[in-house]
Amino acid sequence: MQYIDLRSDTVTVPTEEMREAMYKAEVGDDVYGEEPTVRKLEEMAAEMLGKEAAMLVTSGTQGNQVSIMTHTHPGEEIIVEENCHIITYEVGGVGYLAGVQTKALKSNKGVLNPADVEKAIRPKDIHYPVTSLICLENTHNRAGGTVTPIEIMKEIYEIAQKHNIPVHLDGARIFNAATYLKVDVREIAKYADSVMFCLSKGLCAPIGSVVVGTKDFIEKARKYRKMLGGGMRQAGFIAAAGIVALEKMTKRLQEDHDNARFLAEGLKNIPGINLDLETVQTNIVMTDISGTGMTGKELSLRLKEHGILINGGNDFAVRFVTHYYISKKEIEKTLDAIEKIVRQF
Ligand code: TLP
Repeated sequence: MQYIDLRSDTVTVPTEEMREAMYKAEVGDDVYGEEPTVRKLEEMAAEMLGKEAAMLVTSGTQGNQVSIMTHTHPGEEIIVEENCHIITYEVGGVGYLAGVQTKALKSNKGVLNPADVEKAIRPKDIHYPVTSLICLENTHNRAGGTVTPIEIMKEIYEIAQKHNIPVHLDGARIFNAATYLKVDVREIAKYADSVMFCLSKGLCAPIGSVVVGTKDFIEKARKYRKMLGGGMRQAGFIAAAGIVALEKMTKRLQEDHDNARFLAEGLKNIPGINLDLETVQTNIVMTDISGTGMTGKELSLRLKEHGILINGGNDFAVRFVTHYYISKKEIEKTLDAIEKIVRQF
């Protein structure tokens, strides 16, 4: 059975064009610095994001963790948003790998307040850890794919520069943010010293993320990537799909956003389902289904019988994610199914 899979954009499989590019990729040993396709992808990514250098990593998690290790020293503190991916879904890596502690700030729908960031920077005092990094997430996953506006990015970056603290951007879905803001992705990336973005989410590549930054930063980061087992050999097979992702798939994301909007508007009309339409800016729809009396798990089991997949736990928060393999027709089917299930429950 071909499921309508709304669990995440990570479920996207490579397109025909990617498969062909992978098959034909020219490859070499990347640890020896002899990988022509990886080099091509890295040069392309650096250029697109407006940075000096780039490095292919195995995953978004590896990219974030390696970046944090590169920017910081054990015993220091990093400023993060309280529901960010880095501290929610990366297995406690910042404590274990980088050995840093986190100062987690509240946000307004995923958008940090620059004044709060400045207040969180530790003054010089023998008791305090050194604040050595500020992490941002744009788009913000748990907040429902919300976008931090350019002005806020800029304000936070200026505060960071004033205090001599680098900014790392978890830009797993930075191309979705750029699509929403209708700007070149460089306009967002320029307000961060390092950026991690994913090839394997809405861009449909099977594996891989990229970290961009200065030449020095990337050179140092390569050692941490190697330490974490990320020294890949003939990784050109992965990079080849990544090149297609950057060339083709970055330009079609509005369609996913339109579908998410269509889904959100439909869901809002179903009794018992609550959501904030203001947060539906990109390809993620976060809902509260408590009014239906069902938990996320219960809804997910029923939807599966209709050939639809969502992630549902024992609470009432349910996330829907649109992507290349979800059409408007499939959203209509999904809405019909949910309506039926809710009515019958
Ligand atoms: N997010 C995944 C899950 O891990 C939750 C998803 O399905 O959305 N930063 C952000 C903002 C992310 O959303 C993700 C993945 C990552 C980093 C990590 O990327 P991977 O999965 O490649 O390690």
